Amino acid sequence: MKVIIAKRVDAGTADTEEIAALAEAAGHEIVGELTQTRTEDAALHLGEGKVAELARLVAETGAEGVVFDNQLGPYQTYNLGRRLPDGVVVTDRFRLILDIFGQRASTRKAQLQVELAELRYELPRAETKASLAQREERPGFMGLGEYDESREQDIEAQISQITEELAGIEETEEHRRQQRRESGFDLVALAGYTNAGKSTLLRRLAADLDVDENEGRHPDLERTAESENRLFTTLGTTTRRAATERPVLVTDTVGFVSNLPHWLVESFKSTLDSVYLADLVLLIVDASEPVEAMREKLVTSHDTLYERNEAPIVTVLNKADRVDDAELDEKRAALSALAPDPVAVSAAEGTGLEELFDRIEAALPDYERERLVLPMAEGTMGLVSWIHDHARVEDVSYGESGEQVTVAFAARPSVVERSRARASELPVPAGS
Ligand SMILES: Nc1nc2c(ncn2[C@@H]2O[C@H](COP(=O)(O)OP(=O)(O)OP(=O)(O)O)[C@@H](O)[C@H]2O)c(=O)[nH]1
Ligand SMILES: [Mg+2]
Repeated sequence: MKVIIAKRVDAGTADTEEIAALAEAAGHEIVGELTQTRTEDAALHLGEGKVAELARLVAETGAEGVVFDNQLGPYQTYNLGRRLPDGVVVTDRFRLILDIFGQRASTRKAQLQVELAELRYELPRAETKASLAQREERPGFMGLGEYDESREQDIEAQISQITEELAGIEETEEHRRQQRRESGFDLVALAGYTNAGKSTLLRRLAADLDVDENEGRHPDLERTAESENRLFTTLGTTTRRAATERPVLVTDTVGFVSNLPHWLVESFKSTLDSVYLADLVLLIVDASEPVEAMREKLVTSHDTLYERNEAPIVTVLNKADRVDDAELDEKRAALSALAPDPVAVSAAEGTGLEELFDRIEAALPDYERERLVLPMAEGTMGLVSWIHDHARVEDVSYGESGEQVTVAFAARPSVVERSRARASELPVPAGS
């Protein structure tokens, strides 16, 4: 769709870079732009004269829609629509983000989340219509559409149904996380503003593992974690095993974006569970951007993480290939309060990864050390290879008579516990 970008700010100059990128991500073609610095007009959002200018611009360019980088109330949307040429669609920032998510939603969970957000968007609008119709005793007052008494209850019923189905999906995911922890994996999540390079980094961190081998065990392991220079490429989560010595699973997640209303965040909250429930969060920042943009995006990311995250955070300055060392040092210094001791990498070129791997291992919860003496029996070698898969093995030695094997290793406490339990289940060989 051909669209005009519009944005109002209370003070200063309106920056339309991000809303333009969002509009493109939704598949729109931008044919014009209009900004205004003034306080919000209750009826039209923009000033009267500015709306007339907008209408002219729409007519001139043949735009089919106007995308606002602001939140529009139902009346404002309606009033604006009346002043613009017929059939022109008025969209606000949130509706636009919802459209993008709707286009990208490929899993049942993502589809339900989008549906939920849409219903939550619609609910106050239905309420407005209901109260207006009551007050005026005029259905369809102000052309807001036919007032349907049951619409509100309908929406509420659908909201609770979807919420319930989502809860079931979340339970399954939680169970899977639990299983992964029990089998010795540390869970690392990639978080950060949209387009920072999370998916590109995931592919770098991933061991060259044969995904097929893990199918069934890890149904969300995918061959690709798509990267594109476009906002919100990733909506779901993708998990890969990292090329670390310790068994680590890294999960790529949906990007953050600033200035989202609570109903939208609410609907997608569980998408971030893999971030909130990780052992470590890598917060990815695009270091090629101006330092002020980096600061703003860091603040947004921290706000999003703040409430529920308890895991340590390692900040990763990505796209280091696009800045020279001096500039990188300046940015590090300027952001030191928000991002203490960040790691600089280039996910695209694969630089800085050694340091990142070291930092990941250092930031993960401490390993417990154990030394098990196992009788040689059926199942012993199976257990030894299980320990190899789930722990860092320090030494394996076989007794001279070949009747026992000693394994020294370090692992997550849950793995140590599990291996002790399995050792105690080994049959004691006859004659001893
Ligand atoms: N120059 C350079 N470009 C990079 C680097 N890492 C990622 N990119 C590019 O940045 C763009 C976004 O990368 P993605 O990996 O899709 O970013 P993302 O954080 O997963 O984005 P969303 O899924 O949309 O939130 C792509 O065009 C990448 O090729 C890097 O280290 N250097
Ligand atoms: Mg991505």
